[in-house]
Amino acid sequence: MRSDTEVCGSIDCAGKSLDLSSPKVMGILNVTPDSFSDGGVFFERGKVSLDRVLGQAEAMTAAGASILDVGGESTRPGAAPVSEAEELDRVIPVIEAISQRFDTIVSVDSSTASVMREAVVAGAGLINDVRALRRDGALVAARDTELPVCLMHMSDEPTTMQNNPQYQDVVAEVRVFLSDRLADCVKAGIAEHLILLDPGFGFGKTAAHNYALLAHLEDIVSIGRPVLAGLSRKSMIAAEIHRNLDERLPASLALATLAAAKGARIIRAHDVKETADAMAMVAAMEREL
Ligand code: 7PM
Repeated sequence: MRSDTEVCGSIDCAGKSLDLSSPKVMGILNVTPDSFSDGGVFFERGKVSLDRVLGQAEAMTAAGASILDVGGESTRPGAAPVSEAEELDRVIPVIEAISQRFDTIVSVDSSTASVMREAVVAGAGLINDVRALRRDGALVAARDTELPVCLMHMSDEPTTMQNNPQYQDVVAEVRVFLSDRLADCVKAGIAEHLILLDPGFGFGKTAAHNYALLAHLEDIVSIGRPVLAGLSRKSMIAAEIHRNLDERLPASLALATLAAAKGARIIRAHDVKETADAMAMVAAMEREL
């Protein structure tokens, strides 16, 4: 490597190594009956079908996912809140089944302390929390698991976050939020090398806010922790080109490629194979930096 641009090393995810020297794909596995783009596909007569989930996990692993993100709470704007018991019921058996059968790292997409605690026992290797460990007990629970944690920026709660989001300077405010949360987590006993950061595209932001965050993603990368970006099929695409959810793949790949070129190391995506191909192009370019 010719330049001295910062590169990320590897992170230990409960015994599985996640190499972030090139951008990696996190496949989305929503086990919710009402998710925004793949709602209910794993449900059969009101219950999660493990067979269907395992089929998708296998397909995503074969397609090049390094991580499978299992979530039981729909965070789409206006989604109904889920009870703790329901969330445990949806995600724990899925995490257990996937981690028994595949080497892929499983992340638990949750803000709930008990879900984090049970997820690590079930085999999860990463915690992905859209509330950045701000719920009661979550910080301590995450610390106790000793798993890597992704802290995401979200102003407000999913139910109300899209009601007139306002910032003086969205990039600066998201940067301050994430560096403050990073400091709080380190103070609470989470090792700094276990923390990942995410600007939270689509969470309490207008399309212009989202594009500003993408344009200045370097300002989030420069905090010094690996950055995760979730852009797949999001409404910032529709704001420009008015495509339905099932027509947003080319734009999603463009956004994923831009984010990775600006230093994001994990791309959260629905379409794993296509996104992995795009990330291979970024990796090939980065080899010559
Ligand atoms: C509206 C906003 C609808 C967001 C659906 C979503 C992220 C995440 C989700 C993300 C991390 C979706 C989402 N998005 N976790 N969970 N980063 N870390 O597209 O951007 O599935 S939910």
